[in-house]
Amino acid sequence: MSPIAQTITIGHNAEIALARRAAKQLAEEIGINVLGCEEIALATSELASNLVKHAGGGILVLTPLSLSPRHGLQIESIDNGKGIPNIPEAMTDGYSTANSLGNGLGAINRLMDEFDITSRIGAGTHIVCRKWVRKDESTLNPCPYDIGVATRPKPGFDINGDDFVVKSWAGKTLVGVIDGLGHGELAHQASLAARTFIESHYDLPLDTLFRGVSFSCQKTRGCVMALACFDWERKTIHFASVGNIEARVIGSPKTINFIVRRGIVGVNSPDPHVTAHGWEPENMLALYSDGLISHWNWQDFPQLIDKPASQVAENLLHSLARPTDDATILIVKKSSR
Ligand SMILES: [Mn+2]
Repeated sequence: MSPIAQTITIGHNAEIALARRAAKQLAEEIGINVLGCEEIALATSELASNLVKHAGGGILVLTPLSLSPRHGLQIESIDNGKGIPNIPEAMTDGYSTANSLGNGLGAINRLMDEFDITSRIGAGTHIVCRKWVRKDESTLNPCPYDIGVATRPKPGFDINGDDFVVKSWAGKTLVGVIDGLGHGELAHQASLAARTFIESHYDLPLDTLFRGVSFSCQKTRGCVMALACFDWERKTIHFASVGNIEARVIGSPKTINFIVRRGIVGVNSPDPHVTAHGWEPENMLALYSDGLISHWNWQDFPQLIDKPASQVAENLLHSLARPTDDATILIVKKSSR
């Protein structure tokens, strides 16, 4: 029997445990892995207890999703309560008042793959979140490329406001460079919030990742970010960027132009333009923060052509970093061995 949708009325504490069990069982039937089922159980508890405590009750709608080729579970929380006056505030961990439905929303965003919320004062709140079945990671193909990163904080600072992501799974690799606005501790908090979200959701489409990071970075200064996802079998790269992370493809027979949206993730959070491009084995990708000068020529570094990516990144950082900012460069190139 295929899993079926359920609507659960939540009015009392006793119904929280009921909802939690129902969501977890449905997640298991859909084929979500053990960790994912636990995360769904936690998120459902948060949603249900918010309804009891802050909204005077409501309903949870659990819907199995089958949007080929993906399967997943959608959880909606619907109430006619007071609404949430300040959603960014509510997304912040530790935020909680007796009058707020917002408690735990930041956690729900992290536990689930997709999260959306609309709320009107006096008219209630509608939350939609989804979690997808993950592909079995035991079928890992090793990444056929060499990836290297070099990063350092602004000289004189211990804390780095730049960060990066490298994740490989099942024939794909996601790389990204993140620059928390400014430098120091507050910049670090922003880029850390972004990286933490991406590392637990790396296999989602790039626009979905940007949305999740936007929620995670509300109440931080925000960050700029560029993400590139390689599919090694199809020989493609998907790219998305908001703000001034430079992305350059070197050695491509055909010029590859990426589309960059202006803006700040977590502050004005524009949706990125995700573009897809062919990827040739000889190409090299350089992603770097504005802590490096933006205009330079690869031809000026002939000694690096056959060097491993980590050495290329370190040398370029050394030559190009400005003393006024955190600096990060990530290189993806053909394996030199
Ligand atoms: Mn910067």
